[in-house]
Amino acid sequence: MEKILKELENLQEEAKLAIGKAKSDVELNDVKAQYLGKKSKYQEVMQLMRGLSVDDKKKLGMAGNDYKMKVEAEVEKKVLELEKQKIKEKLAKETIDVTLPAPKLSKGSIHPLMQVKEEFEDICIEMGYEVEEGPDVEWDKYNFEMLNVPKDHPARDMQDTFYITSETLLRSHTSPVQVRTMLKKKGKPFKIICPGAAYRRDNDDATHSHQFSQIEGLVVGKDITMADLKGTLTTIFTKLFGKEMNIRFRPSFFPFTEPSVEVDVSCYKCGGKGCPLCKHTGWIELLGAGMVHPNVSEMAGYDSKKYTGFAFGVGLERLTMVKYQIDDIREFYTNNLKFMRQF
Ligand code: FA5
Repeated sequence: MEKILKELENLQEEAKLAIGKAKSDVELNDVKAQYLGKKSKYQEVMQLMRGLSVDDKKKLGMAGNDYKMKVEAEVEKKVLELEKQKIKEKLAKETIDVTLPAPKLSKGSIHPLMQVKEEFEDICIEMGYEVEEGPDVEWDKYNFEMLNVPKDHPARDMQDTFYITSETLLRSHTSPVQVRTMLKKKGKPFKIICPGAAYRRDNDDATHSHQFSQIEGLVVGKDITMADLKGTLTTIFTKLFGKEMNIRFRPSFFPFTEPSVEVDVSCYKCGGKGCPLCKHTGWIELLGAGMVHPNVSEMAGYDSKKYTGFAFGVGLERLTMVKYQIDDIREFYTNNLKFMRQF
């Protein structure tokens, strides 16, 4: 009997050692089967029970239970230990080195057209201008008729227009906002600019697009003259290009202004000496402008004897192309990141 109990004791020692050595759940399960399973040595020893006296049976029964409890407790302990070990390894693997440099996030930027539009707006707001808006889908009446361009007037050919119905169209310029603002201001003086989209049935090329942007300007008040127009544009462009700019007026024609002019600015690159940017003329053409035609102000409810005004309409793409020396208008619309990242 003593021998049997001793064997069980040795087996328990052996099991404890083997459990301690297990390095994974799989290994631990094997060890568990080896020392507690149906085909284990433990079961072999317990089989000896049959040939024993009642007393010895009791002794072996107690010793067997004790063995089972202790070995199971060792296994339990090991399970927790392996669990802890696993968590430790996982944490070690996931450690973040906060001293490492972070990957660079690519930042978005404001589209160059929007940048120049906002600069233009800021300059004008500083000079006391309000910023107005008008709809892209416009009445023929505001886009043409009330700008002194009646139906069938040859001047309509100057802008090839997208008509929606006979009375509505996609505005071909921002000038209808002149009419809308004058109607709103009801005979009172004001200064406004209006940036926005314009649409024409032009063929797309390096300098033309079927949809583009303009900034309209309109000042109505007492004794407004061409000198005010010239002074205002000189100030705006000097600020916008960050250099002293000269302005040149060339006679032109628009039905809604009289006199009408096309406006050139001195080439900001060569200062007027002549260079490839200005095609060696020293000047760059930027916009159309003029004094508000009395027919236009009278139609919109203004007394043209009391108030005069000047108006201008500048192409925003043209302005931006000149400012940043961009040679193809399509760059603005094709979402080419290489191009966009320069701004
Ligand atoms: C006009 O649209 C007049 N409404 C401007 C005006 C306003 C004159 C107030 C007098 C008083 P014009 O058609 O020239 O004028 O166009 C003005 C500017 O818009 C041009 O100088 C050009 O920069 C731009 N523009 C015209 N058509 C296109 C186009 N298809 N693509 C890109 N820009 C264009």
